[in-house]
Amino acid sequence: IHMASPEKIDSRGALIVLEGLDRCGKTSQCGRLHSYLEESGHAVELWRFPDRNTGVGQMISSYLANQSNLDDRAIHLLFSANRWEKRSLMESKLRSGTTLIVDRYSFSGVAFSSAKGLDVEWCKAPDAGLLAPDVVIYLDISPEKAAERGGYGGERYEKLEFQKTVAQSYKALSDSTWKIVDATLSIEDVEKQLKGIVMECVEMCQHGKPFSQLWR
Ligand code: DGP
Ligand code: NA
Ligand code: NA
Repeated sequence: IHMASPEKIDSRGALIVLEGLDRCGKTSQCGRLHSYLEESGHAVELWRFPDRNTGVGQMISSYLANQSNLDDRAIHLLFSANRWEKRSLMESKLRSGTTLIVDRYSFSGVAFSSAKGLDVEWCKAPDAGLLAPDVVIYLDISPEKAAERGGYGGERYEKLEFQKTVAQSYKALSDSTWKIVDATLSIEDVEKQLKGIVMECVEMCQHGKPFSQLWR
């Protein structure tokens, strides 16, 4: 008897992006997700953008620390270059089955730069062709609540008035595929919701969900 061979499935890791205002709790939730996936036996890495370890990343870091000034478009392109320089490693990790939990991505790029008044389409253009996330999770908190949490560092964008504009930019950028999670819930309740979203996404990618690219 000739059995039909099953369709070959290209199992891969998931590209999971967390976005939100400064002080929304993103970074600690990324850490929790990473530990959770690792403890449950998944291949997983925690990434963040900007990646301040590269040469470009060091220029960004100095800009954010107000140690250098750059034209708004110039710094926008550096943030984008910082994502491009990690693109091929990102794809090979995903293809090899490693899930990536990514703290900020191109949506930060557009939200923060367009909050300065740059045109949204201009902001998107340099990131076209980067890998599209399998899920974007937005940790939703009002700028006022985030500011109340205290601990805005002294970095360039960490000011209430600017964060209000960033919040509006994110709102304009978000679409129905984003998972919006109420970031004012307890850390544990936020974590529970994130785990549900992430496990569903990881499973789809294990079953061969195809890659796609920004901004299609
Ligand atoms: P973080 O290391 O996550 O605190 O990010 C540093 C700051 O830079 C934060 O205020 C968000 C902002 N940011 C992140 N990505 C981009 C980007 O691509 N473009 C711009 N203009 N700002 C960004
Ligand atoms: Na920050
Ligand atoms: Na929208």
